[in-house]
Formats: sequence, structure tokens, C-alpha cells
Amino acid sequence: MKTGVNLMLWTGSFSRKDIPLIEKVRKIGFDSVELPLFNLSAVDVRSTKKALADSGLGVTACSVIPAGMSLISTNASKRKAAMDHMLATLDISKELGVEAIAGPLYSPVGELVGRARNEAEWKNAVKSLRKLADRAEELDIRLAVEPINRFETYFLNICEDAVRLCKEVSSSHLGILYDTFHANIEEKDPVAALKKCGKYLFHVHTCENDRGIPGTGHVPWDATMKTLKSMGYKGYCTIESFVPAIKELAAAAAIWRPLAKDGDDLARSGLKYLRKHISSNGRCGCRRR
Ligand code: LER
Ligand code: MN
Repeated sequence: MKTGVNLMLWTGSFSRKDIPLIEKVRKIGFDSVELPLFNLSAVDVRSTKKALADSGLGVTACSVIPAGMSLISTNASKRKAAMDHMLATLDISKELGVEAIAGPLYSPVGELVGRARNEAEWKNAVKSLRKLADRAEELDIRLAVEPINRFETYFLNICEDAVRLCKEVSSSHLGILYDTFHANIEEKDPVAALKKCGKYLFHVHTCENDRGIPGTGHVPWDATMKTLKSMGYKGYCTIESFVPAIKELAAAAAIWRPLAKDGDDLARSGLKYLRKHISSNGRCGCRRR
């Protein structure tokens, strides 16, 4: 298992000005960096590619469906817009050397419609993700779909449904992003849910239950890490969090109080905690900060 950190600790959407963050992440000591690829036209592909290659870091990307678009909608033009956006995300990811694109790859974060998902939306999701996964297979980039909490989506909240989605799409390149923060809200037993992801587990977001520094709250880290090891998970444990200073993300993720001194503190302290877990056999016994 390897470590990673999402640049959302320091920026709202990855762009040219954020390239120095890649070196910062390497210096802090992470094995990989996660790029928030939201505004594709702001990415300087050549310079970013060089910075990534120079860093030697593994690279993942996180992606969301922009407002007004949707892979699950019964509105064909919304589906097409979302598909075009995701195909463009795959293309740029290929150029950057991204190994996996992860996130709620179905409808916009925060889109709630006052009812549960319906059969038509499920079928559209399967169809859309199959098309995307076909392209992901050609490019050899893994797609990891993330169940998120009920206040952020009505479409996919639990791992059991994510497994069903993966089974129905049936692609070697479509799997699950398990996020400890969302699992803590939605799963009756977050660790059992993680285990059930089985071979579909492609990526992990290691977030504390309040989105703060891993190890400072009540996520069952010992059991989570032990389970990841027992599953033979070799992917990244990527810290994803948000700080009030990045206003657009703070608003989207409902961060209304500081959860650490700043992004650097969150990254450094979180990494220290995760590393102890990753290198220990069985129970870590790590003390909470
Ligand atoms: C959304 O709450 C989340 O956890 C992110 O991974 C979305 O980019
Ligand atoms: Mn996440």
C-alpha cells in the first residue's frame, strides 16, 4: 500500500499556478499525488507532465460531473455533455500519465432531486459507464466510482450498490473508490463494506470522520488498514480533505470550521499517521494526536 494526497488541500482546481504543489507533495514524503482535474482548459499539459515525471510520484486524478451535466439523466443532452467532459478528462489524463480517475462519476456533487434514484437513471449509468470504461480500457486508465453520502448525492451511497454497478458494467477498468468519510456516514459496518468491494476496490480516500486529519477522529483505522492488507490492496491511500481557505471547495464540502492549521499541517500529520499504519503488522496502536 502506498500513500497519496489530493491537491484540494491547497487548490480548488488544478491549473498552471499549482504545478509547484507537485514538488511540495514529493518533499512532504507522499508516494503519489491526486490532481483535482475539474477545469480542463486551465491545465498546462506540457509543464505538468514534466513536473510529474521529475517528481517520480504516482499520479491519480479526481473528477466530478460539472453542474448542468449528468451521466445518469434522462435528458440526452445532459448525458452527452457529461460524456464529452469525461472523455476529455480521460484524454488529458492519458497525456499526464494518470493511473486512475476517481470520484462520483455519475452526477454532480450536491445534486439532490427529492426522491431516490429510479430505474431509468440506473440504466443510463450502466450504459454511460460502459462506454467510458471502453475508452478507459483503450487508454489503460482505471476508473474508480465513489459512493458518497446522502447529502451530496441520491444516486450512489453505499458500497453494495457500487459493486452491483461494477458487475453490471463489467469492465476490467471500472472499480470502486472507497472513502472512509462517506462510509462512516452511510455504511452500517464500514469495514465489512470495504471487504465487500473485493476485486472492485481500485482506490481509497483516507479521510477522518469530520474530514480532518486522519487519526484525530473515530474512523476505525486499525480495522480499515488491517482489512486493506488482508484484501491484498496495493493501491494508494490518498488523503482528501478541505480547508476553509479554499472557499469554493469549503462551500461544496460544507467545511465551516478549521480542521487543521492549514493544508500543510493536514498533509504532514495525516501522512505520519498513515505511514505508521501501513508499516505495522496488524494493530497499529498509533495514539491519536
Ligand atoms: C466528495 O465528497 C468526495 O469525497 C470527493 O472524492 C469528490 O471529489
Ligand atoms: Mn472522496
